[in-house]
Amino acid sequence: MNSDITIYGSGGNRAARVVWTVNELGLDVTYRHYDGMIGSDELRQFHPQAKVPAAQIHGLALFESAAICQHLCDITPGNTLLAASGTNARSLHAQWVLFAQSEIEAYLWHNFQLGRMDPDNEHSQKVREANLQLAEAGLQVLEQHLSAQPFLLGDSFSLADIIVGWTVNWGRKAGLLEARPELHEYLSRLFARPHTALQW
Ligand SMILES: N[C@@H](CCC(=O)N[C@@H](CS)C(=O)NCC(=O)O)C(=O)O
Repeated sequence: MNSDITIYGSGGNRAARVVWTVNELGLDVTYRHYDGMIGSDELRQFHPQAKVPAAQIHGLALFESAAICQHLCDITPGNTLLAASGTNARSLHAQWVLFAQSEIEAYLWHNFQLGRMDPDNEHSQKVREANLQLAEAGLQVLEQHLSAQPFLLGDSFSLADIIVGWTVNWGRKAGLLEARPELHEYLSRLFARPHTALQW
């Protein structure tokens, strides 16, 4: 069942979410990564923008890191990372993943894009400052939430921590965690996990 999975991408980028999920689940997969793969025709077969991560899972071509991780959990019997569809825990998982992607990660990603397109543009610098404030507002919600519990869904580590934790770590790299001790502690818990794929 597990032998027919290929993951495109590696390293500290969003492919790390998939690598971490694979390792937590103990799956047997093939990784494919080489210089020039991003943007290549080969990758475009599995991702319309030829980005990473992408995956081929038992014949299903799939992109978006969160979707790939969720599918891997859903097809792994007895997994303890992701609750079944229709449960409260599954909806809370969706809530935190979507929140982090739309209220934090989108702003950090926009800044990354502005930085590489036209780093010295005065207007884009103002937009970048506004984006940082918006990302901080999202991080502050997580700071408060995680002051009451060790992981996003409660006492147990789950897939939400893999996906959202990667975003929080990006916030740390962007210098947005300095006044957020709960998020520092949270990241320490995630870095301490044996299968973590987060990079400092
Ligand atoms: N929302 C997508 C983002 C995919 C994405 O932007 N991947 C980056 C690496 S983290 C990439 O391939 N970038 C190539 C580029 O922008 O040219 C996901 O979570 O998978």
